[in-house]
Amino acid sequence: TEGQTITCKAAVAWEAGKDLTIEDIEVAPPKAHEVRVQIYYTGVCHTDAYTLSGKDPEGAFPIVLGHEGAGIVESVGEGVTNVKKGDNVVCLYTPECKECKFCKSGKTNLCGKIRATQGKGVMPDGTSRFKCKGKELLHFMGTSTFSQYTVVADISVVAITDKAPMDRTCLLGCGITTGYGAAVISAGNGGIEKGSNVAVFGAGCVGLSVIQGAVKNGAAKIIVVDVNDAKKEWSTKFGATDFVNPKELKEGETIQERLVEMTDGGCDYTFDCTGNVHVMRSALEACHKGWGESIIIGVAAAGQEISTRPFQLVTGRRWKGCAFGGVKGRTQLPGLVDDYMNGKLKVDEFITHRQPLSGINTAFHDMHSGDCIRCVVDM
Ligand code: NAD
Ligand code: AHE
Ligand code: ZN
Repeated sequence: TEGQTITCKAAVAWEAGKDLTIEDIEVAPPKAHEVRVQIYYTGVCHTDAYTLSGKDPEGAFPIVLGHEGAGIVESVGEGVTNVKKGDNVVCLYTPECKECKFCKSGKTNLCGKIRATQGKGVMPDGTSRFKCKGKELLHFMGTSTFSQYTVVADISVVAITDKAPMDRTCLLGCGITTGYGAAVISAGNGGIEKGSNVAVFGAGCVGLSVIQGAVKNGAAKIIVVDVNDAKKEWSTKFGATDFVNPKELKEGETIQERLVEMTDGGCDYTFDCTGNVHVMRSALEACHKGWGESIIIGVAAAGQEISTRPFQLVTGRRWKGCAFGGVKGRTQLPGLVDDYMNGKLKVDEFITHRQPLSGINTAFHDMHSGDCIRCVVDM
């Protein structure tokens, strides 16, 4: 297959708001500094649904969605040195070139090298490797894992041990790494400090992963806020100490007031894992005066804005956010896989649903039901 176009199955999003359709697509060979990966498993993340909905200002169609994938390198283009044919890999929607201003800053995991073309749905040279029925398909988040074969930039892929099961490692491509990294890397000055009081808004894959990171760093209280009571049991299983359903507050009481009361003045760290801008405000205002920090992880639709009284910041609360948990994919992801293999990082526990590629629309529908943490699609 090396050097040749491969015809394979992929789930194609032809237009916003419509179900995906399984199609035979043509995947061109990798050009210089590109890698063609056979995807074995992919998770389905809320961000895929968000872009499919049409609310993503960067979303364009037709497109091959998916960004939580693991597979094996089928072939590499000229000049690729970081991976080789046969390597087990995880795709990285946050690439790491190690040479741009961002990568060298030591201040962020965001990489600037290919962000512009990635946002336009094309490879770094401005073209697509996918075709279907004579039409070009766009790439998504530099990964497009809803295809049996995909082409990614070499900086958008990392080799990991072949001992780790790919139906688990795919989830390290987004949800788990995002929440865990937010707690152990992005929060504060390199992670939550021991003894901190933490509130996690939204206990999906991301929120539960924040809990996992907060436990690892020795947080004191870990309070979960979720409108779905079924998430109480899930949160406890991951190590949360308290659960509050904001639908069950006292009359006139706000969730931020409740959290401030529960923590003797406010939380040291709060995390938005819902994508709801009103929740983001509550999360900021639930922070401790003088130092409490709120980290936005949730993705809100185009046109949505956050607000609070500036006084909240004047009096020392801080607002920030992160992508992919602040994790540098090529440098740090293999370590997370090792942690998983050594029993130090929960991954299996997140998988509640499974589907074959033909059932990918069911995976999207399941995701919107309250009992799905992650659905893994067997490609
Ligand atoms: P999810 O839907 O599985 O979890 C969200 C949880 O929030 C659910 O349990 C839901 O009941 C709860 N919730 C909804 N409205 C609420 C409210 N008003 N108050 C309290 N809880 C509420 O989603 P997920 O997969 O965990 O993803 C969470 C968010 O993070 C999404 O917006 C997703 O797009 C985003 N995300 C961001 C990144 C990043 O790098 N920044 C990475 C992955 C996902
Ligand atoms: N195109 C979207 C951006 C959405 C967004 O913020 N994506 C996150 C990852 S979500 C993973 O599930 C991200 O990586 N952001 C940093 C970046 O460079 O995109 C929009 O809303 O415009
Ligand atoms: Zn995601």
